[in-house]
Amino acid sequence: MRTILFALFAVLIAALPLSAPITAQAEMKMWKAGDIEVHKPWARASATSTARSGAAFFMLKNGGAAGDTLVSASSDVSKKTEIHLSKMQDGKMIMREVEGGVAVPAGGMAELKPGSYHVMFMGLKAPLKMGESFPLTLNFAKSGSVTIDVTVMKAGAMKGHSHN
Ligand SMILES: [Cu+2]
Repeated sequence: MRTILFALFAVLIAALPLSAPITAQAEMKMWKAGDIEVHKPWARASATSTARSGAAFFMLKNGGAAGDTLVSASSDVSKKTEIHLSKMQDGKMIMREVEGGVAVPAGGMAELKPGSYHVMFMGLKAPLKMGESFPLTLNFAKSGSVTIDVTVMKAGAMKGHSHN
């Protein structure tokens, strides 16, 4: 009986998809610049092949005793890379470039997410395709710079914010 169970177990192990550990690893990906951690960066896939702009989002955690600021970002996917803030005004979602960057309080965090802060790609050189990824460099006032890998997710992954 024990031998049969062991054989069954061995078959099950062999049948496990090889991609499982890789997926788990991708989800745990994290980047660091000084005391700042960057979690879960993603960008919205372009809805059309002629899209001229796109946006990226991620979570910043500050494990340090001093506040820091995300002052700028740079990337090769577009002519210009800016930090924007979206907000509702007169029933419409508008966005503008952020003066002074995004503050990341000591021991706290800042979330770049749809409908709020985001990294904006102006003048996309090519559409952002689902499943692809691209490097994005983030520059902090105190913690220096870090280049992260942004994963492109499906176009419908966000609502209430349009770039065109
Ligand atoms: Cu924007």
